[in-house]
Amino acid sequence: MEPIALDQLTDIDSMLTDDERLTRDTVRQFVAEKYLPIVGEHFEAHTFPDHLVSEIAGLGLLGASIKGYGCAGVNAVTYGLILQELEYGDSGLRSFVSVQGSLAMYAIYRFGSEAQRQHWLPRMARGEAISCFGLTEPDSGSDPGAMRTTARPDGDAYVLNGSKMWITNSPVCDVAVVWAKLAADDHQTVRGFLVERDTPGFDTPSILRKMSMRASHTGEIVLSDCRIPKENLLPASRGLGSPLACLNQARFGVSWGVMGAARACFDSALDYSRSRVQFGVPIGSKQLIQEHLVDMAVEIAKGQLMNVHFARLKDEGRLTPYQVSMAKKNNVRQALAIARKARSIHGASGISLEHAPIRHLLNLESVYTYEGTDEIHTLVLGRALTGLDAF
Ligand code: TGC
Ligand code: FAD
Repeated sequence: MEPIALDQLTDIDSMLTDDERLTRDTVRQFVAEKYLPIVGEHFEAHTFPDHLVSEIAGLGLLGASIKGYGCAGVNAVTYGLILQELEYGDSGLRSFVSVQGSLAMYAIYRFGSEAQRQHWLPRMARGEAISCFGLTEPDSGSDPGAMRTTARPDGDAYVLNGSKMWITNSPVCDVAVVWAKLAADDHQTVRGFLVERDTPGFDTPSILRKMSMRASHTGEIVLSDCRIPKENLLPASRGLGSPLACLNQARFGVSWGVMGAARACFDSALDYSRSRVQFGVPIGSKQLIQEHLVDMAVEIAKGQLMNVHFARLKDEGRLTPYQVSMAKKNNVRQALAIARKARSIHGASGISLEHAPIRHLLNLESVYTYEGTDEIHTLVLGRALTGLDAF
């Protein structure tokens, strides 16, 4: 019997417009031609392919959902499809685009002054300014409200002190969106600040020896009496709700992205199951292997359907943070399980970088933790369902 393609299970194409399909296919082609041939080497060498940034920007993928300021202004489904195709390549590639667009550019777009938007967004969209988003600290990850980084007003400046940890893109950023408590404020309100690369007292050491997200820049941000002009405050940011509003955008993107990683693992496992012969037949003819493949395909289909539904709600302004938590939690968890099953279908070969699943499996351990851990999203949903706070 002629096999069907995975997408035929959902007939997902019938839910997409011509423009949405075109963007998906363009990004798919870019990843297949430019990224997949080199990702294994970068993962092994612990490097990010910086030379691709201008091409990624040229495709309109940076800040793609922002309207104006040289950004593409695509709808939520298109944005999701972009991230899905990028993460088919590697979670590190999707992370780069998520942090630049959903976190840093969105923070400036939503909470910045018009002058800040005009100054930063066009050059960030062109990939000429790389950014990062500093919320997590060594002693406050899941509980960002406990952050210790402060901003003290001093004449025409703010003086920032503190440190941020596990920050994607920090070692290569031109500008950092840093969340800090405004020390002048009785309530120590969390505000957003823009810190430029060459500011004295700003350092971004790389975090090395990672066994996950190896094809991605990750670092710290160290702020030692770092003096920035007062106009670098994001004026509309106020309270923890501001960084969390940015996280809603990025978590939505993660929910899509990981379905790309899961599909890459499925494709690899399917190919291998057809070609690997044991006991005289392809292992794909064994019922236990087919059960694994079917479970993987069903979870990918369900995740994609949830993504399209939530993206349409997002475009109507009706997507809630708890729905985003559900999609992030479910899709990351399923992607991780799929990567693991795919790895095992490859047998010993599955631990080699020659095949995608082990790389995705290792990356997805980070994705399970960042943008709110699986447990934190469980508690967000638990609070939504019971009305009781269990944090
Ligand atoms: P809580 O009292 O619940 O809320 C504080 C204020 O924030 C508001 N809020 C939200 N606003 C918008 N969207 C959301 N999802 C929101 N969740 C809460 C809330 O209404 C309140 O506003 P107000 O005006 O009443 O003050 O705060 P809490 O301290 O109890 O904590 C809530 C909790 C645990 C859910 C939150 O802190 C949380 O989400 N923790 C996880 C931290 C996290 O996700 N960190 C991610 C760091 S960035 C990252 O990982 C990037 S990786 C990128 C990559 O490489 O791709
Ligand atoms: P902790 O908060 O210390 O959690 C440890 C464990 O305890 C987890 O299992 C957690 O779920 C659990 N736990 C915590 N609280 C509770 C509770 N109330 N009930 C039950 N269980 C609980 N951050 C940024 O700001 N910007 C970035 O760009 C960024 N990029 C990252 C890139 C990578 C590769 C990684 C790995 C992380 C990145 N992070 C970034 C940090 C990430 O957001 C945090 O790691 C995450 O929020 C969890 O914080 P933590 O690591 O301090 O873990």
